[in-house]
Amino acid sequence: MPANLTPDYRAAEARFRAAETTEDKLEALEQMYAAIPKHKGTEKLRADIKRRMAKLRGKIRQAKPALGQPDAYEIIKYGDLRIALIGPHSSGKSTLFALLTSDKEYARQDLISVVRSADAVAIALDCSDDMLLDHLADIREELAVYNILLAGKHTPQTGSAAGTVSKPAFVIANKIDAPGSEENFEALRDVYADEFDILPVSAKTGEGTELLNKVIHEGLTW
Ligand SMILES: Nc1nc2c(ncn2[C@@H]2O[C@H](COP(=O)(O)OP(=O)(O)OP(=O)(O)O)[C@@H](O)[C@H]2O)c(=O)[nH]1
Ligand SMILES: [Mg+2]
Repeated sequence: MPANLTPDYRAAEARFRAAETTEDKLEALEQMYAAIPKHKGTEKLRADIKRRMAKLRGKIRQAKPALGQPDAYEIIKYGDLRIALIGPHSSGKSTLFALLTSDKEYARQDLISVVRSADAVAIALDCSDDMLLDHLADIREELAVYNILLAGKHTPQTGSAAGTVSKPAFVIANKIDAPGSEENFEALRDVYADEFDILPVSAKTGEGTELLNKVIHEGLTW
């Protein structure tokens, strides 16, 4: 182990050893990673910690499906249009919903039925969450199991298999106000902008919601 590790690193390492939950272990590893001086001599150690962080994130992700609880969704209604607002736990669905509409009267249904009967799907992601790319991939995979394909405005229209439904979908990149969000938003755009409309929004400050309303009102034509 490199000798020049900081007291911050050692303190975080002690927290790691004392941590009992996966979440606490991950947090301590993140603090260890942040406290390592970045130079050639610590390259191996940094790679090792990164690998351990990825492993713990995977474990947490398995415990919490990307789509959250089975009924964790909101339904936005505009006239006859129904948009299923889905996304990982705590990505801001309820906050976005409260900002977009005051209408909240629907019988609880399971998420798959809601998505299947919706005219379109809005995928809310938390831009301050470093795992947001994985969440989007997981959501698509989880829905694909039920033969539901999320099709962005620019997703190539390949004739889908019998029994498969294709749903117009767009991404709400929420919490754009939060620290660290800019970088994740850029990564999201790099990977998915050629398929999906991606709208940067803060349900907290209201930033971007004007455009979001416009897309919902006018843009759902694909
Ligand atoms: N900084 C910031 N925080 C936000 C934003 N939107 C929501 N939050 C916060 O994120 C937390 C989760 O928001 P919710 O709206 O409850 O998220 P949800 O997706 O409905 O969560 P579940 O229903 O549990 O799946 C709350 O503490 C919100 O105040 C945002 O744009 N920026
Ligand atoms: Mg909610």
